[in-house]
Amino acid sequence: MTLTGIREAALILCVGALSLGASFNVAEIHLDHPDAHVFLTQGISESPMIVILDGYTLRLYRNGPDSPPTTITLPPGATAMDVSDTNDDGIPEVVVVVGTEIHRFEFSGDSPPSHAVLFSLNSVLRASSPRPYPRVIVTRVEDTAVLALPTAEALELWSPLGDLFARHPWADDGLDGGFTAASFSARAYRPNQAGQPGTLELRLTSTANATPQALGHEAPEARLFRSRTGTPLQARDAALRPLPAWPWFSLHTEADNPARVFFAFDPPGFTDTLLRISMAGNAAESESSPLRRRYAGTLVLPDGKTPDLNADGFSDIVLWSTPRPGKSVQALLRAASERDWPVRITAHLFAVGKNRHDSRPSGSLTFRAPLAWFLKREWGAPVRNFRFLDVDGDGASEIGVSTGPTKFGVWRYAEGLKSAPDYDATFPDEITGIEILKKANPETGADLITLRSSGNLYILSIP
Ligand SMILES: [Ca+2]
Ligand SMILES: [Ca+2]
Repeated sequence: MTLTGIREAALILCVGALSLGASFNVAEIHLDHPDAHVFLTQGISESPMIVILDGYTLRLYRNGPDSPPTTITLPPGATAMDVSDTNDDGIPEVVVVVGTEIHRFEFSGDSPPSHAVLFSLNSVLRASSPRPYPRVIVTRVEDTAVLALPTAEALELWSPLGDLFARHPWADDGLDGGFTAASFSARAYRPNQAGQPGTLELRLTSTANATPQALGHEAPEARLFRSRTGTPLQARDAALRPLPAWPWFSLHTEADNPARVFFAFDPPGFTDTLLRISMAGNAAESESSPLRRRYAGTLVLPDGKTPDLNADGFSDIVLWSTPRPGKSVQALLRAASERDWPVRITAHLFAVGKNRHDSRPSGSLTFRAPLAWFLKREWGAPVRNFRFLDVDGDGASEIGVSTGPTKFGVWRYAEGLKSAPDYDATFPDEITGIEILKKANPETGADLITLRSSGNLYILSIP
């Protein structure tokens, strides 16, 4: 290498070091209830709007998370609410069920919202919750906005002015009583027994179902599932069972391709992952037994979702692993005295020509997690708040994960993964949960990240 060559290399290295890592823009929102609802809805001119329902306090971020929200206090006795355009002016209204009254809050410009009672109806929603919760109330029939309100006898569609638009009685299907709000009871189950950490798990004591007769539509098509991840125990046991019992995810990111990737954890250690790819996606095809391949590390599949790191339309895989301490007494003592321990995240792209995921990782990153995170017997520990998301809206997935109790980082895949995150943030309190608001940025279509602590909500976007 010539002297100029060396100087150029040094210069590039220096620029590279400077471009490593940027801080997220963080909007901090204090919550009265740590389990406040956060969701996206269509705002002005159908651009996405963040809505936070915190007890009876409703905040609408009509100009993005960095601008002050419009705040409404819902009336006492409110049980269900929806945010949607009910009068075709391109501006959403808030519809609230308060006992037998249906209320509406309407906005115009920056003046405080006007509040009116639209009409009265003995809807089963009036006693459906001890606190208001978000529910789809506003729907469209033949391009007209109507309020869909279940009563004991029928699903009724009302115009916002209080005219009955249509009435669909509950089918008499032998469940006697049709639709009643008290036909089952459910309670949240924590810690999770079947789902992944952070998912809401409900225990139902009994269920009854009723469908409104003849809504004028064909029965909805069976939902096309993109994965079947099962419980952690099922994934553990799968390797010893026939292929149809294995959990799986879709190989393609577009909806209608049948190819499936079946996976299991390799006994007896269950720290490595086995994959078998079935192009027909048909478990009966297991007779022809797709080849079984082994990958070092435990597959991470947050919410049953896989990433497409290079935006080629094929699901890639991401695994976590951790070095074991040596077997000598000194090595074990040294490990026990550490406060944190390394976690390695590796990515294997799907190799289209070879019809399998690359056996060698095409990228890896490492961070140190508190030792306590390894002791939790949950699937995915010690990778906390792990999500695949698209922070820049370019269609390629990024990896987001907590790198400490008060930290969160996001890595872009660009011919590999850098050791330092592309974006990160540190918070004053411990992060306890994460939700991704898909395509929430109206300009770029990028996802926004919401992180929760016991008293705050943080909304993260890239600068
Ligand atoms: Ca891919
Ligand atoms: Ca991206």
